[in-house]
Amino acid sequence: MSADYGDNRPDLSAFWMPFTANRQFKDAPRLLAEASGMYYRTVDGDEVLDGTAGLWCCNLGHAREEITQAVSRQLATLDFAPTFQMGHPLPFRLAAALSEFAPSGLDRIFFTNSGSESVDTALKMALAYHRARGEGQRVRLIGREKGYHGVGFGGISVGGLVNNRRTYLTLPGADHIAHTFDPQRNAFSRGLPEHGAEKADEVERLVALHGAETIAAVIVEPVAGSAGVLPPPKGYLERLRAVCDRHGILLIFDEVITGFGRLGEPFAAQALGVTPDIMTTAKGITNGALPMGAVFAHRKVHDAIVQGPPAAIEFFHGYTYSGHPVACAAALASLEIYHRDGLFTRVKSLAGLWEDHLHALCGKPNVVDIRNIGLMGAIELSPRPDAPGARGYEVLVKALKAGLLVRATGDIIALSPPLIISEDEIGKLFEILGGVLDGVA
Ligand code: PXG
Repeated sequence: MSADYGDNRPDLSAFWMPFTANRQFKDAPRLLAEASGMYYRTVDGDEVLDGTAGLWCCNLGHAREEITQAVSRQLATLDFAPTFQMGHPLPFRLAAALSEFAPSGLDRIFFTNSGSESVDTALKMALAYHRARGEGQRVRLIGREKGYHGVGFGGISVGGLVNNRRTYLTLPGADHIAHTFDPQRNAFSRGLPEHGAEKADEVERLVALHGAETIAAVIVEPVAGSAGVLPPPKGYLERLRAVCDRHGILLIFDEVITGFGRLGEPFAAQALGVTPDIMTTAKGITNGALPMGAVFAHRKVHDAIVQGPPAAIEFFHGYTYSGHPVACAAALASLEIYHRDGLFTRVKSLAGLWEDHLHALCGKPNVVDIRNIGLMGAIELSPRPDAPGARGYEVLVKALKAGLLVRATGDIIALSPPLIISEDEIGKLFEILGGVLDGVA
């Protein structure tokens, strides 16, 4: 179906836009009207190659017929049903389907509606786990500098991006290990950077400071996404796993971005060979078609909490829309496509080409670092001395005009196209971006 561009120019004043420079945007709006496959179309009818899978979520490309059908059918069959002390078949079916390709042991699944909710849920699970085992004093939650775990108070407390924290209160028990970004030693690394595994020992510093017996969990993104695609140094995640094990601390991977095929395996835990105790997901689970998140808990975490008198509610937590039938239908249809079209692993065969094209931009003006892993990439530009972020924003605007959607966070250009991207489209993406970079002083 085609959008009616003539009627598609709404009054922009009432919608208070998220994470957006509202006034700048409304002075020069960028409105998308349609999407199909690898492409958006703007309200002006211009075709735009999707270099970001929407917001890191439309891994299967846009307007997948099977998802559309499943969602419409489900809406007509059972639009909503409660999952508190009631149930319906879909979330059971979906959890069973997810558990089949989850990292080893993480086969107890709690549904949410977003990444932020998944993170808050996982943090609560960690606290409940320790309490259920008689270690209720383990209440500290450790995140990492530059981490992004959504915008709930739990997520910003363990998150490490200052703009998301400075205005708000954060949880008193939260602390942070140092980030792994090390451009001096690791600039222009291809894949996992060589240096920095020792940064995992930062957990030992916090153990020495607070006492291991006060720490519930460490949460990290296996690859930091929002901070500008920071793959973990070689050996880092293994070392983090070991230090958490040594001290009885749960390890949580936030796989909201890295989940669902982005690194060439269903999850980064599998691609990078390190299994957490809890894993948070969202985004790609429904291909972005409907809001949904899922927290994968190791059976040991689930079983420690789900015990005691059978008539007692074991975990006082949940959302009205946990396991929403229509979101479940979208997720089940998405999983079928991931499996049928081999999209959990397709990135393996594209990653080399992706990396070569990306790193070929190293000589472009103002490029100070390039990072990649799986089908994720970042190009870091030096900031203009008087205006940090302006160069990145100019690239975003000019790329869109040239027919390519990229994500700019500050002066970092991030790329994460749908996993269905063809080799030719990878070529086209970088041709457009290269031209844009040449034209930005
Ligand atoms: N954890 C991680 C690792 C994320 O990347 C969230 C939690 C929160 O998810 P929700 O669904 O509550 O937004 C995210 C979200 C970007 C960008 O380009 C990243 C996200 C969202 C929007 C933009 O950096 N990640």
